[in-house]
Amino acid sequence: MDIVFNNNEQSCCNGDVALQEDASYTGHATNESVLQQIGEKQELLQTISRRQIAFTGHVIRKGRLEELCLSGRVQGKKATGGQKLLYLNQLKESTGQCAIRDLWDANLALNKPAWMSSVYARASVSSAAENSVDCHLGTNWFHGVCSSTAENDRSPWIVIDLLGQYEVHNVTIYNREDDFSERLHDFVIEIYRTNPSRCSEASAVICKVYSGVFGLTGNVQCESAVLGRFVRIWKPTTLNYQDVLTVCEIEVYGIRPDSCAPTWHQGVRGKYLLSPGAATFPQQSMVTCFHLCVMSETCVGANYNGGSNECQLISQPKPTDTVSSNQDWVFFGDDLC
Ligand SMILES: [Ca+2]
Repeated sequence: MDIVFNNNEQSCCNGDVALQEDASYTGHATNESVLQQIGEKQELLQTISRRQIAFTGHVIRKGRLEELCLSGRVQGKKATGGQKLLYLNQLKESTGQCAIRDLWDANLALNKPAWMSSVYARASVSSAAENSVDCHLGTNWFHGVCSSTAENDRSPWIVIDLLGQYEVHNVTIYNREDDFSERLHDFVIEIYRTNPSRCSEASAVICKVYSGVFGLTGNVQCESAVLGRFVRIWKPTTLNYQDVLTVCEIEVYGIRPDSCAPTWHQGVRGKYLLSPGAATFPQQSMVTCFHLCVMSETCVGANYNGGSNECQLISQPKPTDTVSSNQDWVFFGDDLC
């Protein structure tokens, strides 16, 4: 639809817009060009989008309802009609959100550090662990948007560091859909409070033991809410050497518990985490260093040197960070034990 604007009545645009001088009294302009001139976005489309999001939000708050109501998938029955999940995908694209649920509950896994027991080696296609938290919801492994462990890894797993202690409620997994989707089977979702890759004493609490073939994309509800920082998906049984663990995206949902007091008051003596992104604060007492980390929104660990009184706050630990031993240092955090 075209609209007609009056060049002599700029007040209708609050006087903010200098219309083109060669425009005639009843010149025609498209909606888009006028809206662009006055700096307005398309309100109608925005309103529709807002209402779609609000509707979807009501539907998906309970997790499984997303699948049942929007995709029409009922166990044992074939879905009728078109692929209704496309509706969700369109919403995700129009809102720029990785997952629609992000509008209400943040996906705690998004762009967080991730690593695996091994990485499938094929130079032309990335199978890196980061692909599972990259917000790319494609499910074709050949597009390099999925993670996959290596062949002959008979106990494959992937870990995501949520960079904070959360009460985890459910996990949405996007399986590979182009081929070999049956390889995602019989896995365990474990939650750890301390880093299972750096702390041999780390113990898991089970979110869910999933039996059988997972199928395509789906949401897994924890048996009960589990508190922890590290989410591990582990496939303890492999059927053959090619039975790799492949996932294309993992979304983790949960809440900050009311009490976020750290569990690491005592510290680990004689060790420190070499994290290149750490912020350094010279001449601090150990107590102050500890409290600086506790009071920070992003700090998940601290190194303290009792000799030099140097305090290092760690906010972005990476799987590639290394651990060093030195009696001058004390580490506070969930990465070491
Ligand atoms: Ca992905």
